[in-house]
Amino acid sequence: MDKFQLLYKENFKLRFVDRLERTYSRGIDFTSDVEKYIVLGNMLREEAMLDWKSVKAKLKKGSKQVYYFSMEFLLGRMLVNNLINLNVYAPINEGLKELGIELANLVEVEEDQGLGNGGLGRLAACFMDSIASLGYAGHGNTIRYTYGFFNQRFENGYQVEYPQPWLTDNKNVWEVRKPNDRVEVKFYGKVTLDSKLRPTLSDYVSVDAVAYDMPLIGYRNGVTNKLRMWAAEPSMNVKYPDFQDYEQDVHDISDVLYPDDSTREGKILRLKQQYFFSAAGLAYIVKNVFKEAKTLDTLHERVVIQINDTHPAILVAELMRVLMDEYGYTWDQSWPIVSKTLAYTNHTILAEALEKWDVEIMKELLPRIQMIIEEIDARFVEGLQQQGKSADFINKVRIIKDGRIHMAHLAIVGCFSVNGVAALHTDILKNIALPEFYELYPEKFNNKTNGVTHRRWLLNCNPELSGEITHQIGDSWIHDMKHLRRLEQSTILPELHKIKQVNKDRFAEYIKTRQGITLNPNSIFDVQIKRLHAYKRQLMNAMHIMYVYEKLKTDKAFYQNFNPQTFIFGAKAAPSYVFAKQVIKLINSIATKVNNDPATKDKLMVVFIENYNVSSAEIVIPAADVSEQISLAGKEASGTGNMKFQMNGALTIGTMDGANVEIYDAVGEDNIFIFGLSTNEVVAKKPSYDPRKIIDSNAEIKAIIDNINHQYFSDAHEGDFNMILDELYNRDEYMVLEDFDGYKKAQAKLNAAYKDQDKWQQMCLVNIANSGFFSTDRTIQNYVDDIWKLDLITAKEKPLR
Ligand code: 26Q
Repeated sequence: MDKFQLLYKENFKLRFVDRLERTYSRGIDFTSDVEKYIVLGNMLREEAMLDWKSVKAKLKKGSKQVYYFSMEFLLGRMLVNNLINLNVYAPINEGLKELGIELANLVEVEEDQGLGNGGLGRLAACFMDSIASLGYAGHGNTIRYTYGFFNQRFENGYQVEYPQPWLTDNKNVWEVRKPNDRVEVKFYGKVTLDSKLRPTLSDYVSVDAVAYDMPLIGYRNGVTNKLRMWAAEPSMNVKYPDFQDYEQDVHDISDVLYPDDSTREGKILRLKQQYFFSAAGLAYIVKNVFKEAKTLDTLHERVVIQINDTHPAILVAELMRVLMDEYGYTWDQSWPIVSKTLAYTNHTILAEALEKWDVEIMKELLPRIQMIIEEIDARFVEGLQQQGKSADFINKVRIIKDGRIHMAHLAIVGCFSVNGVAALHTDILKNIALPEFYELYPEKFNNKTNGVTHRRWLLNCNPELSGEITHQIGDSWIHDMKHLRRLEQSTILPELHKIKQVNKDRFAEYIKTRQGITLNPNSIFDVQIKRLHAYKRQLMNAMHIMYVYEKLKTDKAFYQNFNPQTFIFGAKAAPSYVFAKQVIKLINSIATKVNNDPATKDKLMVVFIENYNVSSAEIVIPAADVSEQISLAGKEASGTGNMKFQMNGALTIGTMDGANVEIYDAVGEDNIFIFGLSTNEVVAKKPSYDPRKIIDSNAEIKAIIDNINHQYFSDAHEGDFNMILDELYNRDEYMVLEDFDGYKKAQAKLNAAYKDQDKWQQMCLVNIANSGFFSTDRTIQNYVDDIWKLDLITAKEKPLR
């Protein structure tokens, strides 16, 4: 610590004790960890908000800002991150120690901010860190869900969902309620023309969106941006026949992420959520720009709105509505403003995830928006006809088709930029998924390969490795990840094994306390953590474990040669996704069987991390030897877990899918275990693919499938795996059986390779040293240069603290 930090520490202790005692009218020894956490958090938030004020002051008049609209923001815990980014970790850690307080205990108080399910939400969180850390003005916009994505428990191996009430006991110390930042959002009603022939909505039901802001703190540069979260509250001026029903309906809007949408009510609620946070966020932006610029003609010079997947794509119509109905612009004046302000990121080509809304629902809930979408569609189609496009072509691209609104089409037509999230994914968008749109708008399509913030996913979560890296090459890599390349010329290699061991021991300890399972920390830690989805093929991993288990029991030579391996899973299945839940049950049943078999226990263990979330990811990723990235080629848009593993020195076993392709390019074929069909092979083989042919001709696969049977497991019941079996026999949509042999061989190769630890660690080193490309600092700079065109708020500076 330098002398400023020593001063800060002394001053902090005084302020902390004083505030704690005044807040709770008790001596410090009589306050709980929760109370200490709350006071510390409040102090840090206030400090960060001062930075926010100074950022606002530094923003040149009219400088451009980006707003990132996303249904999910999966931030995880913020305490350590904020301490480090504010550059006060050391003095506060020491200061607390001198007061007899362990920072680690306060860290545990914080609930994970789980407003997301997976990669899409975590990407949004990583982006916000890099935007602030690079010194750009950029803010998040989302819903302040009362409940995060559910808490997962395993009961007899089955997933059971419990609510995640992350806001109770005032524990979200990072947010500030802004009661005056309130937007009226209107639903239902009918559209009539007013005296000036302007469309107006009457008999609507309004809901108030109330803002809560959270600081997003840049890495030691004095920049703080904001995550704006909207909560739904009953409107002041509503007349509603049954007020209780109304109140309930309102609260439902910001109650929970991804409510069940299998019913019509559920679908309406989901659309309400999307419109709610889109309209509220936009109203606030537009109001501010108009206040400053006195016009919206130049909206796109001051703001750019990035639409994270189609969930906020309704913005295309909403911005048209605002410009025309509220600011008096004509259609022809509005359209260019809209299509210079909005940019769209696609995260999937899976048909079931491409959103389509029933016209009938849109008409009822958002009648004016429906009119505008119809007009956009009509003009788009007319333009295509004038260009002489065929009826078939037009039918493929039009926005409204068969009574449904294709939100991706609306987004592509209305935005100036359409980007994929990895090179392969963008190629697939252009050439396979959306070739007609690519033909129409080649200039809109661009690639922005995802990244992860290396500050959370290396610096903070792996202090042993990041400390050693800094020891070897200095700390400039924290600002520029490309500098990690210097590691290849350093003397870090002999340290890597020790560092990995410390992290594996820590994870083993974690699992021991939480789930009572004793792991062998000398075994290979082989990890697959991601949303549970058929295309990600957790099932293939499970089937391979079943194969290894039988082989260990029946083949002496195999047993002898097999390096002990622990297969670790973490995943939540969407509550209504029955197949995915069956896979969870299967893996848990395998774990029970395998972990309790004395004949194989020393060689093979299986653990499923319960309630997998950002915080458990931060513990398991540094501990991983092997990173499982085994989706069917063409299906994983990018993946970001793959990058986190790479920078923490795990080797990838994977298909040529998503960003795996770019990891392969970065590390070279000798430093990664690739198997399976390529995208082109999938496209060629899929039409005539028949899984039964494989089952009938491959006795080994047949034997595994026969064991996916409740009688094989002590704790399973009839029907537990019926969807899995039906899928494997009758469709095998994601070609698990086709790729199984390749996977098995790649697994055998890596198991053998682990024996040569010198070589293995050398491979890990190549992975770490070449992971710089996968920092979101690079991704964000690409967005800024090609799409957002932002100015730096401030020269990079380190404030004195
Ligand atoms: C759609 C319709 C109805 C209900 C829900 C949804 C829905 C919800 C969430 C569709 C998709 C999602 C989430 C998608 C997601 O997390 N995608 C991941 O995004 C990452 C960041 O770009 C990529 O790295 C992953 O490859 C991609 O799967």
